[in-house]
Amino acid sequence: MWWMRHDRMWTTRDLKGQYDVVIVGAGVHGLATAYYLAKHGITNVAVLDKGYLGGGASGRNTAIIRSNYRTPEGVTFYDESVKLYERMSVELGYNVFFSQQGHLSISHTESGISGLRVRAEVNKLMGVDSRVIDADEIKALVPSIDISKRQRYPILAALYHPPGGIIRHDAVVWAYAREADRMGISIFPFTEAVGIGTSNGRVTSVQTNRGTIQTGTVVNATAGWCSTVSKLVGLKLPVITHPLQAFVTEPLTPFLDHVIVSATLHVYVSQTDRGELVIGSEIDPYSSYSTRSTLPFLESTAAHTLELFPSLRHVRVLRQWAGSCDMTPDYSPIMGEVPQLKGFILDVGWGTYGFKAGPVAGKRIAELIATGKTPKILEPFSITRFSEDRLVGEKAAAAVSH
Ligand code: PYC
Repeated sequence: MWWMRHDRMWTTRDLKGQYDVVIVGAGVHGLATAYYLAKHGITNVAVLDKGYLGGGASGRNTAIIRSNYRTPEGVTFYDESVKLYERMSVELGYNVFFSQQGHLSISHTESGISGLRVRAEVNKLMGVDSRVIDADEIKALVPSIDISKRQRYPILAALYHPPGGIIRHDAVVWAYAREADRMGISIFPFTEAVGIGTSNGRVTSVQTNRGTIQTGTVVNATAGWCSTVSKLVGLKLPVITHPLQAFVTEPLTPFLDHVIVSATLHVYVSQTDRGELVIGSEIDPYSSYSTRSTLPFLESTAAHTLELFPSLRHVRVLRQWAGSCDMTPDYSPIMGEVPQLKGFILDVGWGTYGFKAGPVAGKRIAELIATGKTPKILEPFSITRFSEDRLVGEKAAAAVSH
């Protein structure tokens, strides 16, 4: 009977001395890349992670999926990811619990509404469903929210993005790992890349804590450690790493079936199918690799949540955690081959928005490796944009201000 089977989700294989591609980072990006490489027929691939699968940013985000960005490049890119997420449970044969319950970016100021209007127009032009709604419409969608004028920052409007929602992030990682493994990809948890060999402007090998691997292609698909992995080839990235914290409450009877974001209050709130509220905030205002939780974060984020939902004042907090976010100057990722080093491919700089992009990043990075050509959708995000003065400014569409 299927429910009594104890098949392992992925295989433990021996680490070989040569792979065609080595992917550093076994989170959603690395595993999605591996899965799509296998679809191209490239299976002599090793996915390495210094910890357990999905134990970095993939397991620490608040699992919000959306494509309501501000730039045409960003909207097109994230929209492809939403569409891949829509098909994922069927394609990978594993329920990833994608709940497209709708996403509301709330504004409490007139200038904030102007920003939402720009996003709504760009979204519509790119075929993405987003529109600005007023406080009464917000209340109709979310009866528990306080739209009264007695709040410090009364709610005025929101960008309503019906396709947005939440997903079970662990399930996404496991689904990609299982399918990639079945297709012949080798996955190595607790295998750290400690050095990368190069010769004549090309990648030649990866040194790990378990031995050296010869390879001509290395993908840096790490989040939180993208600068340290890039440093292994002497590449300095325009990235600063900050902690990002979140917490969950005890389970409550379902009452919230939309994702609520307020940049003014620095808070986002959703309710999982288990009833817990998942609540997060802006990045911590200092650069650090620490993943310790702090009381000031919990106090201020809980207080701001109560400004939106005063009825939650007696709800208890279950647990709190932190992840590491690699912030770029324009709040867009860096993807593609590094021009000075053949075979070194970046899928980094994912700030606070990496999980939602896993499928499209994986699909398109795999296409780049398989065809040798940079897919059009990735071109705006190349590392050369910083020297060519063509940033892709998405700060206004980050979930919260930073
Ligand atoms: O970009 O949707 C987002 C997000 C939510 C939490 C952190 N970033």
